[in-house]
Amino acid sequence: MKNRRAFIKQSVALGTITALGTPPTTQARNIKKKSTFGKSELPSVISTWNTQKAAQEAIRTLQNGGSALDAVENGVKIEEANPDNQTVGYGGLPDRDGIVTLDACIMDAKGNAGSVTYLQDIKHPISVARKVMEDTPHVMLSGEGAYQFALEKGFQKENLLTEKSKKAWEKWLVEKEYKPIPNIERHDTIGMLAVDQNGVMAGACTTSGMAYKMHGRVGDSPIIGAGLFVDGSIGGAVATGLGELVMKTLGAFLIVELMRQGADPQTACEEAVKRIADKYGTGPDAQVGYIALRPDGSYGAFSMLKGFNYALGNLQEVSLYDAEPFVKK
Ligand code: SD4
Repeated sequence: MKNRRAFIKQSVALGTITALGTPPTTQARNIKKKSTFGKSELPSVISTWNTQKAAQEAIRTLQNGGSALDAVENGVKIEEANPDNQTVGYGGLPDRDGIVTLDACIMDAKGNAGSVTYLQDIKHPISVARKVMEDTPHVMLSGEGAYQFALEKGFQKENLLTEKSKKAWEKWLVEKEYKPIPNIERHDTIGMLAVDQNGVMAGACTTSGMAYKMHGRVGDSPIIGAGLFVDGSIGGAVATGLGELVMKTLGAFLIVELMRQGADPQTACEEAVKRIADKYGTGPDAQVGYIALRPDGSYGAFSMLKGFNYALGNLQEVSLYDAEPFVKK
């Protein structure tokens, strides 16, 4: 198709999901024309990388009467429990000392937020982040405090370092070179945004962070405004990629603020990527990907480098799309 800028690579039939709307629009996201961008039927879910199963779970949650908050939590938990995803939860690649440390945050349409950073031995940091949001007067708990809080809330201690990730770390130890290679290292942090049938939104983001990071390093993913931001009346955005770049530009907050000023989600994602390119350049390791969603189902996605994709779903289908990159080569 001539104008098609996001190519469907793969679609997942949603089986029992009732057909209530039309498939998500994937055409006419011309970055030069600010008035044209994608729009999905409600309810709708968008998530970073090849996370169709997670998006499917989120749609299923909404279909079963769950809230947008339930949808994003249940959705990203699929990847947290997936040992093949070595950038999230169980099976995540460890830091340079061989320790898996997790970061996650969650936010609802009213602006409530919860976050955990540097959390160890707990498989579902997103659920701990939700408990922080709902059961404490705080937004963020870190490290040992987050771990003790999780145990108090009934979460179990689990070893998250799989044999596969341990072997990869041992191989890395031979050279000990910290050199993130975007899309080859499979940066599969999952960030997800959902909007229910009534236009109520929520977002979640969860990760084991950059592989072989310094012990104690925390990235953008659990930082409200960097890895995730939701304003229920405007929209939400999530980030993936090299967290340091996202943190220094408060990417998710920037995207929501641009949408508040009238930018469509696609234009807002592009502006946030360009902000990084202008300030920090476009080096070969500078991969950053953004997705954004508004309460009406309009969405956008953009990345610095090639290779970023995202899952987009509604009641008909969940499909995988390639995002347009800023650096075309
Ligand atoms: C981080 N942004 O910790 C995360 C990494 C990531 O896909 O997104 N990986 O910097």
